[in-house]
Amino acid sequence: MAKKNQTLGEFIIENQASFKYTSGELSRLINSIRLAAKVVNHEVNKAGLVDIIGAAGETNIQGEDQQKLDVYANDKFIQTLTNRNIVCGIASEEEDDFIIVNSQDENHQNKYVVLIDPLDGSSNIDVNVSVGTIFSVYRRVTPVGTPVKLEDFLQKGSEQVAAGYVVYGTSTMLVYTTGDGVNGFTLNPAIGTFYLSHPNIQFPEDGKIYSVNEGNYIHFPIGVKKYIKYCQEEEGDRPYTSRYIGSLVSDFHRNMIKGGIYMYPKSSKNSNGKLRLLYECNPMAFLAEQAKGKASDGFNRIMEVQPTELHQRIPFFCGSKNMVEKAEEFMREYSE
Ligand code: P6P
Repeated sequence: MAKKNQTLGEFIIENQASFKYTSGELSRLINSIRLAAKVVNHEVNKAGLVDIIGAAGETNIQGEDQQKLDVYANDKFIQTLTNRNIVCGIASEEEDDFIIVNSQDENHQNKYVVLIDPLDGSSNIDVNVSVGTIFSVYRRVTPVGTPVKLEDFLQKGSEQVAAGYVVYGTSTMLVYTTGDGVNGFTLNPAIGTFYLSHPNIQFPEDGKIYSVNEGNYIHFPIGVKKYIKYCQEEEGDRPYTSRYIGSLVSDFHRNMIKGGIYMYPKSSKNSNGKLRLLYECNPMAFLAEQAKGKASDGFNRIMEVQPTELHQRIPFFCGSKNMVEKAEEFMREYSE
């Protein structure tokens, strides 16, 4: 049972036995995420002071300007996971293709693959708005002893063994699940230790916050437009409050604590929405369901979608169960 103020290290050791694949490898994996999070946090927190913000002059496969911190965070997480010889493969939102880890794991004996969005919301960096890291862990499906293949990464979200995020906000938190609930750890920067601050976080079944970029309103499907108007009507506990930070991790985190729904629907501009299934939607969906919330593409459970490519996008509705179900009702009623 999680005890407040337990350190992340103590929590991992105490709960390792309850993890069905008790091999210690996953514990070491979470520990390496912890280390990389502290290193990245240090840089994010001083972004305004050193010449590390501003575009790195390159663009990633998504065609987005890579901020220097994007590149830095990507390198740090890949380096930490590789050097500690914990995983057999890594896929990053910032990398065109997946990485076969054979520098240390030359016999490909490791069992886990990690998919990561190293710095989500990075367009917020140079305006001092919180950003986050999102990670997702699977057991490989191809034979141990051989190099990982694309199919090791194209697994349904329901196959995840762990998922989580780091939110670099007013405080830095690591929030993750291994399938037995969601726990949040807050970093004490003075001593570099994460402490259990939010044990067993759960989405309130209902909420009064909706998060969507209403600048895209005219491009949304009718069902989304109808749901947004529903949120704005004077009726019962409505109108709801509109809160949109433009950083998925921050909007998700606030909604999980207070109750709310986050939506990134498809639009006439983005036929599959903007968010990536593997690096953003599946890990956040795993967390949402473990926190008694819900995550769908507006019609179907996100974690049942069979991925077909590394960087595929998908419409995303995630948050308090009753709010997501209400939005799905409108999507069905007005499906085009
Ligand atoms: P828009 C950040 O780029 C991100 O992937 C999410 O973190 C965020 O919620 C969304 O995109 C913001 O996108 O189009 O509203 O600026």
